[in-house]
Amino acid sequence: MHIDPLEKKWGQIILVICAFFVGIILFEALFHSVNAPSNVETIDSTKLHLSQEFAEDKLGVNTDDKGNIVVRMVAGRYSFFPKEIVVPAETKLTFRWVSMDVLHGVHIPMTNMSTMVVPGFVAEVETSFPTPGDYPVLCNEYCGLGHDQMWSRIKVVEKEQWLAQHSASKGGQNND
Ligand SMILES: [Cu+2]
Repeated sequence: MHIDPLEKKWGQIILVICAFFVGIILFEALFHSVNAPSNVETIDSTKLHLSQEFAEDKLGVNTDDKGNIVVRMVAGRYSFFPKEIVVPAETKLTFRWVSMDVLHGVHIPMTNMSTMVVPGFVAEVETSFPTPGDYPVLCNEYCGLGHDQMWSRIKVVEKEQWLAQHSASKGGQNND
């Protein structure tokens, strides 16, 4: 079979380009935790206010008995609730998102947080914030006329500062 040298050269260039992109995907997945959320867990979105886990006073930042920090958030037209939370920097955080109405998306720039929030399902994403500061939380799935107003804020503080505040305010369920 004859392959023209020019054709062969371009074939090789294409293979290199494909390998380059696959390499980027692998690198991001392995070292920056950028991958498709795979948690499949159902919930009745019409009864969130009644459910144990996502009742209003359980939302926000919570520490479980093993010391893991779990952040529970509800997306609804047109905001993320609670509107503002405080979390520590450089710490593994488990975010659990639910929708109370329609399909939403969560995007936090400069982190691996990007997931759909599908009504009826819990979206769970592990993340950490590298540096203290204010991070916007944006909806990236069109959810209605107010979609472009749909955002909230996460305040990230130094780990020591957060731990000091956290132990000072202990006693309540919700330590955001
Ligand atoms: Cu939206």
